[in-house]
Amino acid sequence: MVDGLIKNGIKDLFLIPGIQLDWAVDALRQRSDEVRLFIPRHEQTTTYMADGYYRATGRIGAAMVVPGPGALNAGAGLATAYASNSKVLFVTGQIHSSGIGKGCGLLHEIKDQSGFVRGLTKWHHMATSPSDIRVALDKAFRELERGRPRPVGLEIPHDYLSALTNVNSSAPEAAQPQTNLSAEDLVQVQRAVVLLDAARFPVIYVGGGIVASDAHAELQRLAEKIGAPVVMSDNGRGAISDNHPLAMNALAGRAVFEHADVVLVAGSRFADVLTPTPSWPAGKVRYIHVNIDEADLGPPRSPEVSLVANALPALRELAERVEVNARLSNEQAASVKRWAQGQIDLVEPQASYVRAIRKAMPEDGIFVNELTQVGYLARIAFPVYAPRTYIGPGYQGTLGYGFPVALGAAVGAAGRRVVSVTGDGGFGWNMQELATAQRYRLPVTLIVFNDGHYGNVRAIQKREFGAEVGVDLANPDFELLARAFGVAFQAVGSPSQLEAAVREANTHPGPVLIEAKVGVMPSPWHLLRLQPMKGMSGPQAPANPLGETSR
Ligand SMILES: Cc1ncc(C[n+]2csc(CCOP(=O)(O)OP(=O)(O)O)c2C)c(N)n1
Repeated sequence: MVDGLIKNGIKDLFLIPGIQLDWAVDALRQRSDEVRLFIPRHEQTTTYMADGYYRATGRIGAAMVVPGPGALNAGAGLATAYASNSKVLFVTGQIHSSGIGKGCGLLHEIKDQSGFVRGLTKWHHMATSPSDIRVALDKAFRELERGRPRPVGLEIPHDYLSALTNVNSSAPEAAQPQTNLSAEDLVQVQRAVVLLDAARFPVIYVGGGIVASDAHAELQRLAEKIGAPVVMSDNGRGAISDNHPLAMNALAGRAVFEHADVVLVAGSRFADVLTPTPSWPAGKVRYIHVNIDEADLGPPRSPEVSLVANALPALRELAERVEVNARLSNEQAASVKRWAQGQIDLVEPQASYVRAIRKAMPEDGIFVNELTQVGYLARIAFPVYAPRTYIGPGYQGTLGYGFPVALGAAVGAAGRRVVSVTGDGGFGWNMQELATAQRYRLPVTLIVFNDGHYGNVRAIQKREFGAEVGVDLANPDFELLARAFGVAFQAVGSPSQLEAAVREANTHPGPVLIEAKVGVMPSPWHLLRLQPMKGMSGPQAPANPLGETSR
């Protein structure tokens, strides 16, 4: 198994050992100069770190845990990796092969462990013999490189790990990513080109598929040729630099979708997260969808042209074939962005906190967002300048995922600073990982916004029911907590103090915990999605930036 990991390029492994893994772990010890082991303090952190590692680097993240409760503990991280389209290899032990499915009550046995792993992965296998381990691993890596990036899972009964067997240890066959389009794909490309060329106001909407396929240059070339704004989903942040005149967040997106006649959706689910509806309705808009996963082209979306393809060759071909016809000028795009920024700036103190963090972070620093008041606004307010420098929780919205994901990002990004924000509530899921941050001296700046509450839940309760329940927190003294783990600490009470603290943390080699004491903050939710959430009305979008009267 270890030879298979190494031959398939794994250099770092996030692992918590235990009896069913003992033989594998000893084999890892023997090759510890080839695979570094990172041992966090809870199994959920193994998969979160593997996810962060992938998201910061594009390299496969690998996690290994014992079966049953170990695997279940790792589940939230795996679910988040699945929702965020991350290449994560998940290896879990299994009970003795002769006992599977018999319910004898063997150590760590759970009913249908395979069903659990299958549900959180795009491909799953349980080793069928000792020699199948290596075969299955090679297959797992090919599956990781094929099609849509998502986790894969391998279960290994412990008696297979301790058996002696001969394996073929030759180098595995490398997987080939799809880089060419078929003749049929080219027919769809041509139909898309006809629509784009005839469009009065084309708009491009992109998700994580652009980042996964490294299609940034092709996206930019296409956008510039047709003068289309590029609206980025949360997973798609970084697809084009926010310094680019045509780059837009979801709020600015509203102002251009309002007037668009043709929208090209590339590498995005383009679906709302609360109801199974598209991110923007059909009706006035004609859609072209490009996605590597056919499942993301069907209802609730209604594409007129759909292309099942890797975004890189698809956008390259589109960019090559469309006519140059810049509809939205840089000045017109700037006026839309000014409008959106004006709305964002009204949400205080969140806007000032986000600005402070961005100003203090290096351009290549990695920002890991969370479900917290400042984090929500950051989804549209935090400018992202490069791919893989902004990480969100995907549609899982997994509270507490951020800090452990940041640790994995820091391992992968080797030396670059990672800034992780969290509420005091979400921090509770993973406080113990201060030990991991300190043990491996990971350059993570963790900002905990302490409002003493599950603030977002409290706000919803007050709005909907006029009363609150179960949302107040008994917090530790965060300074004592940091010191207990040997982690540097600073407390701040304002955005300017936070900016200074983040700057200072940049110079620190290891982790730093910053506690920002905050109070109740205004809701930013009316601004956050392409369409205002159900029951909320957003600000009036500006007039058509192309200066035309409404159709
Ligand atoms: C795994 C998980 N459990 C529960 C929730 C529900 N939830 C969303 S926000 C939130 C409160 C967050 O509080 P805190 O981290 O303190 O941030 P604040 O809103 O106060 O800024 C909760 C419990 C969730 N999103 N994910």
